[in-house]
Amino acid sequence: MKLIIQIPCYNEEKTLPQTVADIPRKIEGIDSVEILVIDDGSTDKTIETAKALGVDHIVSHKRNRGLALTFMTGLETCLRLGADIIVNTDGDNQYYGADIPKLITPILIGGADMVIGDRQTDDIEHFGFFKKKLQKAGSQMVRMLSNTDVPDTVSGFRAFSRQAALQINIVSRYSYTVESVIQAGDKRMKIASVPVRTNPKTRESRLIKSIPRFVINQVSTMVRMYTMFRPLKMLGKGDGHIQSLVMAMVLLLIGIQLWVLGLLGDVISFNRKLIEEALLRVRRIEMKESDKKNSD
Ligand SMILES: Nc1nc2c(ncn2[C@@H]2O[C@H](COP(=O)(O)OP(=O)(O)O)[C@@H](O)[C@H]2O)c(=O)[nH]1
Ligand SMILES: [Mg+2]
Repeated sequence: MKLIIQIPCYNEEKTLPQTVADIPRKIEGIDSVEILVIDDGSTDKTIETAKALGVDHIVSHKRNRGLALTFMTGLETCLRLGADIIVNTDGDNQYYGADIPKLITPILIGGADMVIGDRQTDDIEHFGFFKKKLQKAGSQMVRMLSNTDVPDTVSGFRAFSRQAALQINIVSRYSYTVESVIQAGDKRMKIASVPVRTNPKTRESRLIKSIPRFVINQVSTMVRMYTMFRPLKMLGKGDGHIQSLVMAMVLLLIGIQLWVLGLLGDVISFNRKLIEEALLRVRRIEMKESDKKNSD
């Protein structure tokens, strides 16, 4: 059983050493624990730091591509390296490395596909009142859209089974956190949550530059994901109390058009699923090929 811990890093030279130091290198039920640093076009000494720390694998983006793509590069690389389980943690050492064994337990013994570390944000002191309320409302919405009961939907401390990693395709550019929960819900994956500890804050969040920006980004992800996965539901049932016959006719016409649009959306959604299935199979073939190459 091979576990790879991936750390997406954009200019994390200061906090990466502590993040790596806190990762347990021996875990019960795991034969090898490896660390992968995904450098997202850092302009500081992130790569040199990672090399000096002796992490097992480093991949780099030529330029900054954002967290969502960095996360996907991480999953692909881990799969290619033959990971059975993948853990994602942040380079700012926000998450508590010693909780990794706890995080992977539902996969090891419970057959879970994805495990989300629940930071119990109510107890985090440096999260302001507004951020907590926002987090609550946002998480509630994601739970509804994804038909899951994940308490902390934007936590970046997560574990994935190999199968889950093969199935996840993040298409939004901002962040993977919300989209992966909605996808996992739609794909009927077995999702688990475990309470995890967090470290004291090392620096300001760079992802949440401003709260309004964050809300716009996350809400637009939710709306787009929902349309992608449940296009017909999105359009609603369209009942109302209209007296005027003219109004009724106009609405009927609009209704028919919306219905056709909905149908189109539905077909596109099926298409997406088919493409994903094809991608999954191509990936499987690729993996086998690279496995062969490795053993040559
Ligand atoms: N802000 C930001 N973070 C990135 C980017 N690419 C990768 N990351 C990594 O994403 C993780 C989370 O970023 P952080 O600023 O701590 O956001 P938080 O989730 O609000 O705590 C860190 O490990 C970053 O190094 C990027 O383009 N921008
Ligand atoms: Mg952080």
